[in-house]
Amino acid sequence: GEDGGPIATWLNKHRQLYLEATRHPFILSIKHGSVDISSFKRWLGQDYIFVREFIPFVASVLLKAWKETDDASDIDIILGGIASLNDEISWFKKEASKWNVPLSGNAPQKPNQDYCRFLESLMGSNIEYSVAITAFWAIEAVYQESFSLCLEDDSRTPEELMGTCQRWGNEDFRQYCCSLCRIANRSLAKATADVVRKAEEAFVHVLEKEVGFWNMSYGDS
Ligand code: HMH
Repeated sequence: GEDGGPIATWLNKHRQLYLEATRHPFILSIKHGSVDISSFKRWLGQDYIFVREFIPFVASVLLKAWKETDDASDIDIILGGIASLNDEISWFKKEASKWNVPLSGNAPQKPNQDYCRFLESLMGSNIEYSVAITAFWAIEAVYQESFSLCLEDDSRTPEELMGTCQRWGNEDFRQYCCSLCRIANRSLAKATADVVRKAEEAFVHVLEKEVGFWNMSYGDS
């Protein structure tokens, strides 16, 4: 949120929670090279389920953009996100087979269900574009911030996890997140105080759900 606007304010206001979501012990264990591979495999199997649910959510954001925005570049950026999700699904299948993680018949755990239910609650036509695009940005930004930590010079990320970290930690993905942040800020600038409040609430919810998701991956067994 380097261009000011409500998002920069919220990142400050909810700094502690944002750090919990973006510097979770699971991510730090990847960065430090001490990650438990069974945690990684659990994360992989659960994240595939999440991403499948994320596709209709992003499609719903696209639909809202088409209805509500006067800026065609919003559509292009969201469409780019959908295109990379297509790529991401293929990547998950390849990665899962590499790690022997079954993808079909793999049940979502409670924190994943909670997160998916939250996504569903944002898909309705009663939810404003500003709220949905803010949540969309936050979901992508948490992964970008988290995985880019594992690519820093001082990291000891295991070689076999570098592809995962690059998927979300790379520079193009960072730029894409910046575009989403700009779109969200621009949309929020035109929103009513009530909608801005709802968007902040959605942002906080995303952070909480992300922490729950990492905890699920990192838990025992
Ligand atoms: C839980 N949050 C979760 N999974 C993802 N793949 C992303 C965010 C980013 O797309």
